[in-house]
Amino acid sequence: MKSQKSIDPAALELLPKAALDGVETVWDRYEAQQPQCGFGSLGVCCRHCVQGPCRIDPFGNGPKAGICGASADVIVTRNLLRQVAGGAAAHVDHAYEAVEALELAAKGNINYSIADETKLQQIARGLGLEVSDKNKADLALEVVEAAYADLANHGSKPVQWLMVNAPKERIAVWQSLGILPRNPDREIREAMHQTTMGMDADPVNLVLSTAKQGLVDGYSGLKLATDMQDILFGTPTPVVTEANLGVLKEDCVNLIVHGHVPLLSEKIVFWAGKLQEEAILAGAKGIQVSGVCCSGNEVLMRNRIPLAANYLAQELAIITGAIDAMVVDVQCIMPSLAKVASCYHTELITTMPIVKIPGATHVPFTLEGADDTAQVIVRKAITAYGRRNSKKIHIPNYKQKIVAGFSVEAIVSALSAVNPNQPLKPLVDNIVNGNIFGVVATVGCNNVKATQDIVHVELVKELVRNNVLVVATGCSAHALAKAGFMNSEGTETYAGEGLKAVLTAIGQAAGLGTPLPPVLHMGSCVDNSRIGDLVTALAGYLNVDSASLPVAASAPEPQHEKALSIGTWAVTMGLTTHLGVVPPVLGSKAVTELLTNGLSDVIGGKFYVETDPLKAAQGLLEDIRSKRQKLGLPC
Ligand code: XCC
Ligand code: SF4
Repeated sequence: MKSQKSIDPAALELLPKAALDGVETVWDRYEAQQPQCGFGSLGVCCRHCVQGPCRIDPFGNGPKAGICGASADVIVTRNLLRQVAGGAAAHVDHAYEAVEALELAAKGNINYSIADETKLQQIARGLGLEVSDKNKADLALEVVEAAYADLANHGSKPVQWLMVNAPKERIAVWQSLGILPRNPDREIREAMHQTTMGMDADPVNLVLSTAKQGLVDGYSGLKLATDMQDILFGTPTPVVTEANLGVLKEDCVNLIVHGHVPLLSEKIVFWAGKLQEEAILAGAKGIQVSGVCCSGNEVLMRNRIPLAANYLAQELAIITGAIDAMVVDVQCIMPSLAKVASCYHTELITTMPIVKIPGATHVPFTLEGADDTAQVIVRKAITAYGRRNSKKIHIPNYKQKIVAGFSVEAIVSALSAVNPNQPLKPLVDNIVNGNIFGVVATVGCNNVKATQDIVHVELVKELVRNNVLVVATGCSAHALAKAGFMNSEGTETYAGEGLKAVLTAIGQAAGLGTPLPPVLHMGSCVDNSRIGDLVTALAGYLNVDSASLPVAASAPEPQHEKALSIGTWAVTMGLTTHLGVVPPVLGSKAVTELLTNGLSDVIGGKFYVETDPLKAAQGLLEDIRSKRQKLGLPC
């Protein structure tokens, strides 16, 4: 078992307090689970029918097939396909809500505006819609119609969101493999069907279906969600703020937004601003909203809201004793939060019909009643402030200044300062001449199986030292923000000479007064679509397949099914995709070999599993080097 729980100084400071307060954390429960089931860990346990559970003996002495005859290869791939479909379902559901919100906003039925008409027009043009002099509500409704058409497509047409956004070379590859997704709901349904008892027993076919779910995730989940959210709330531009639990303010009402969909958290941010006076009347200096997980990333990118904690520290945020209310929407919300909150004065508030937690207060969120709901929640936080126990409060004094908000549009605009006519040219030229050795996207979660943040931080330290530009999202971005990779001091401390020169030159040209940070925060997990857009733009500019770019991806500490879907999408894009925690597939040698090697001949990308961050950095550098070699670039 790993020796240390976290490298985050704020977490380390609070763990003894948790013990003192008698509060159990994720790390305690992880220990209580040891040893975890070997069959499950290897992926060779099947519960897909009631004759089971069945398990395969990985050492070959016991059963080699389940009761129905399913082999280890079949059980492993069926389980993987279900996990990736689970992740895709989460993202498509998220995107669907955002489409619905845009529809109601355009019809004037709800109090949300269309904040970014330029983005709306750009998306409409991409879909082949006539833009000319249409008013924005009408145009938005046409975009909504196109989105619904993807979700209601009963024919064999591939989803339009993929066809208009993915690189052409990739589309050809996916078509030849027969994995272009149709209606995303249909594909997810089919994956569930395909993996029930007595269905597909061909591991290769199951892996191809898994790849198809990656595409569902990438285009009908991530890309669709980001597009809708940018239209509704605006495309992010660079913002300066802070990260880590030190952003909490002892003399303010502390309200945390946690989850993923920004529809409610945007309203919370707005109403927290409006209701400051009420907080002051209650004896506080004001209201401090801060973020946990990806709701945090969303309001960080657009509203400069500071980040309090990533996934593994969500309980610790409450253990500070300084959180008056934590409001959650969907995904990555530990059920334990209710029990933790009950040890303090904190009000835990659930809001979604599919996320209720016994012990939490449920305040139902609807688009129609969003303003009322947000006010109710902000006022609950103000009321809870009055119940604080000052003896239980301890806010660790750790936070880092960060620059975030790097949408592709923001990156292009910074680069335009160097070359207004061909904004991608300065980036590409520096990749070609080797000042930037390559680009790595680090994404995804914390996983309690790894020391919190260590894989993110140690991997990225080594990459940027070797002149790799890193772009980050999700809890990876939080980890790197807390560790000081998202400010200009981070460039000074961590970046190799070539990278430092480029970041300094761009920072100067863009009039920032400081170098760009060595890690660009591109947003939440659905904002991995922004990374996809960047990769697509680079491939388009150079007129090469994205699979041949010196670009790789990494989920250093993945825990969620969504991280597996995002990783699968990255593989379909042709990227070598590192996982720093071993996924449950090792029970099948053939499938492991296919995922980590064979797949690259078929689809260009592959998984690369390595739990040691330094070795992983070497592996990714090697991968980038071989891609540079093939492109004839200096290595
Ligand atoms: Fe959840 Fe997005 Fe993972 Fe963090 S990174 S633990 S999914 S919050 Ni998406
Ligand atoms: Fe066992 Fe087959 Fe049923 Fe799975 S589907 S539980 S392997 S009998």
